[in-house]
Amino acid sequence: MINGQLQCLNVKSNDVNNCGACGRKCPQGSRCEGGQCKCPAEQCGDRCVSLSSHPKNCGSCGRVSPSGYCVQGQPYTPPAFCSRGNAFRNGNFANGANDWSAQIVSGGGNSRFDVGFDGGAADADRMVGIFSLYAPNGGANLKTSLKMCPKLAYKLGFQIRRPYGTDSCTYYVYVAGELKNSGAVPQPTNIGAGWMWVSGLNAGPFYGERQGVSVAGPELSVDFQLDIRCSGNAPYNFIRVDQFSVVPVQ
Ligand SMILES: [Ca+2]
Repeated sequence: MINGQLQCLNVKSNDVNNCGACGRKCPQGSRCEGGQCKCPAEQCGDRCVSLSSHPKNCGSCGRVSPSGYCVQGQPYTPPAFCSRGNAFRNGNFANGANDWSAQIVSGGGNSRFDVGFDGGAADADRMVGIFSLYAPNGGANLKTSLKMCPKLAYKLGFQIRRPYGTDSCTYYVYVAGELKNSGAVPQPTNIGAGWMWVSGLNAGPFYGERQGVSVAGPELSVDFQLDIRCSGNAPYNFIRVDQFSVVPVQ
């Protein structure tokens, strides 16, 4: 330690910030071994890649998948119907509650899921999913099925906001019965009238029949569920959701 700075003493160690020389940093995703930067798995040229999924190094370095999709080291061309687009069939509630179902799991007898227009200034004229959760401990879920393409990985996102209610509420996102994400429903006082985005969640790939996944012709039907549970005794919590999307990633 000199002048408050830690000194670089052993460049032969496995320090990714001083690998082989003081201050020589290994690229992101790599590791340092005996003073040399090394990829955690495969390497093509000077790049760390995953040969099982890299579209330009699919199965071997330089092997390009024309479709842009590489699955388990093999080029994969998804059926045209599912190569792009949203696997939710009414993810923005433009068709009301079509394709969605709802269930009250706890709380007062007036708890419900509904679809309607949000009168708030931030989302006037928008059709949204609405949770009305009454004390004590209101809880409900929304369910739909996703039309997903076999073998593709997807990213999932949606919007949520709470115009009213100050109970402690948590959302839970399930795909094919597996919990993908959970978090606090924003408090109205924290974010004003704004929507909070939840995005970047991983969904899939699915390969065929399993719990929460059924085969429907060339595509898969995958269970989706959003739970909201509140704890507390606020008279009611009014929570709105919209813009559900799950799209394939390359
Ligand atoms: Ca909408």
